[in-house]
Amino acid sequence: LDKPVDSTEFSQAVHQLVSLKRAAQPTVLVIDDDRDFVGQARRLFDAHDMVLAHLDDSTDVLQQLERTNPDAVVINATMSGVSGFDLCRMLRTIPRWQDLPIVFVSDKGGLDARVAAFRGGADDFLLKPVAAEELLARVEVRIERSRLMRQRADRDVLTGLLTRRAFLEAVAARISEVRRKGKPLAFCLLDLDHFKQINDTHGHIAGDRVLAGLGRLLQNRFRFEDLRGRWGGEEFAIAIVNEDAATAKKVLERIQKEFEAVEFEGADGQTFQVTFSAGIAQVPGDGQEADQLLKTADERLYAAKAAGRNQIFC
Ligand code: GH3
Ligand code: MG
Ligand code: MG
Ligand code: MG
Repeated sequence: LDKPVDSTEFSQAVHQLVSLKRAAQPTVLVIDDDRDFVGQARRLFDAHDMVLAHLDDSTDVLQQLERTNPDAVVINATMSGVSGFDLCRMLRTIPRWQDLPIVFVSDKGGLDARVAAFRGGADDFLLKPVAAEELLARVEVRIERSRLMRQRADRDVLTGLLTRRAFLEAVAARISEVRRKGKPLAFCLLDLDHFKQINDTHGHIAGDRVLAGLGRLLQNRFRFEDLRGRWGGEEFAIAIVNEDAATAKKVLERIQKEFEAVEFEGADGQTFQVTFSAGIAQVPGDGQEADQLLKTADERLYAAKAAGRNQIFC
């Protein structure tokens, strides 16, 4: 989207950068009724540019997890009410929290307690009093490693775009954000034309190069905050924030021309070109949730195919 940048857009961009920076600050949820420990942890994380969220016990823990979306949790094994062990075991049954780093802190460090913690899904176990540098080191390395694992798991290997799962997770947040701000969002589905025939004629390896080529193009032609994913085999999804369907159509038309002009080389040494079709749905108007937008975009994609392919419908 290469429009000139005016001053309001510029200040919005700066604002976005600031909130991105804030979003990059790790949040640690501490579940402990030990005020001294919580105070110590708060000073420690504050001093290292991390955000501390706190609960006295496990009541409302699921709501608090949703709200704070922490990068790690520190749980007291021996707090009153539901035991830290049971809480940890419960969290590990929920897919969203299965790879969340969980560090136990405890007054009692007997073998039974440590085994119960690790069996319950804990990643680490520290005996109180906890040395501040050690708590920081253990929490930070686990956050860093889980971020790296996340990044790898969220990317499709061939195209470098988001996986379908990662795209769906992120698009829900983008949709609620634009709705809150009263801005539009364009949800696009792309599908390569006659791709089966491309593979049959020029070979699968050449087909893979086409997919990777379109992936690279989509990677480079949008704003950072726009989502680009590989939806399935030769299908791609794009969520363009703050733009309506008509603008998205113009953007995709430019990409369509650019992509269509690329000459790929087949296994037989022959060169060939590829086109795609697309359907676009928008917020507001076509739905409030990702699945409604998807359904509408898919219907329009189908219509674009039926109308002869290499077309974009919105
Ligand atoms: P249409 O224009 O109607 O979309 O026709 P099409 O041939 O593109 O659609 P169809 O659904 O019949 O075929 C999709 C093809 O995409 C079949 C499949 O082999 C190919 N494909 C899916 N994933 C990959 C992949 O990762 N690599 C390669 N090379 N081909 C893939
Ligand atoms: Mg298809
Ligand atoms: Mg196709
Ligand atoms: Mg098909």
